[in-house]
Amino acid sequence: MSKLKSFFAVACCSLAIAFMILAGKVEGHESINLPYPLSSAPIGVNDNTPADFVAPIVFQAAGPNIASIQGAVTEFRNALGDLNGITADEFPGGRREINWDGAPPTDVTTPPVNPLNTFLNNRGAQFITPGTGFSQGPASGGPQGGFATLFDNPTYATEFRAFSNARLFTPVGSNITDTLFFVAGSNGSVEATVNGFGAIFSDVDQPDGDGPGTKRGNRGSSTLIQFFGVDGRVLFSGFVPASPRNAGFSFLAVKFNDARIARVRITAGDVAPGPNDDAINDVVMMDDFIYGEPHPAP
Ligand SMILES: [Ca+2]
Ligand SMILES: [Ca+2]
Ligand SMILES: [Ca+2]
Repeated sequence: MSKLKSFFAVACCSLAIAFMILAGKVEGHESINLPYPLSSAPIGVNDNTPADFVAPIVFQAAGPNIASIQGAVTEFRNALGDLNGITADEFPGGRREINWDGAPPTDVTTPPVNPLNTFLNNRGAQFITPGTGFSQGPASGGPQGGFATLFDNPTYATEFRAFSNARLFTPVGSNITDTLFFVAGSNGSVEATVNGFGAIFSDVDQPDGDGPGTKRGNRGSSTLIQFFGVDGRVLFSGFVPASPRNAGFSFLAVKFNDARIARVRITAGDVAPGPNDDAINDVVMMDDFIYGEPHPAP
């Protein structure tokens, strides 16, 4: 091989490696494609746990019907305190809830919007997704046909069920939901933290007990909640327990002693809604969000 040829061979090879590295980086950081500045995106970095760290209480349950998770949901509600409804003012304690079932009539499928600010002022929560937006709707039915029509997949009519009738909640074009907290009544002007957060899920199938054969390690959990502090570091993260087959329910929540959760990232399922729910794709929808009263961030 001539010197020129070998130079080109080395140059091409280096270029190819550089592209591979670049492509790998882009793929590995899919979640940075957010509609808000990178600097405010959650940072998944942890130092060693400080000695004074008080672990949160974890509430979780999964099973084929509403009764399977009702006990854990009630326990979490009681741990947070009274329901503060839709009052656009800060309460000293208690909790807020969003069941996605308010006006307009609960069989309507709302068109995707991003960010979703419907609950920003009267419940202190804002929702952002790297997808096209969020929609609230029934699994099927109503004037727009529900999520079965929204995602052009008739199997969704029986694959998902609402915990609180009739609507579910989902990002469109993504499986990621970021929740940011603000003091109620501040219309998003006062950033806040909460002491606890939990969400109810419909049809978390993975892991399903089929393997892999080794007991330890990644069992292919599909659905994850990550809790972040004001500095963007992960405070806690947990996989949502599964209830394989159709239209099961799952619940995962944590409560800290103090209001230290600044934002929450939910990865619902291992794929954005659209494809069939099967052995490869675990599609997951969300229902009720329950969280502590938002207080001004420290
Ligand atoms: Ca609901
Ligand atoms: Ca399923
Ligand atoms: Ca599923």
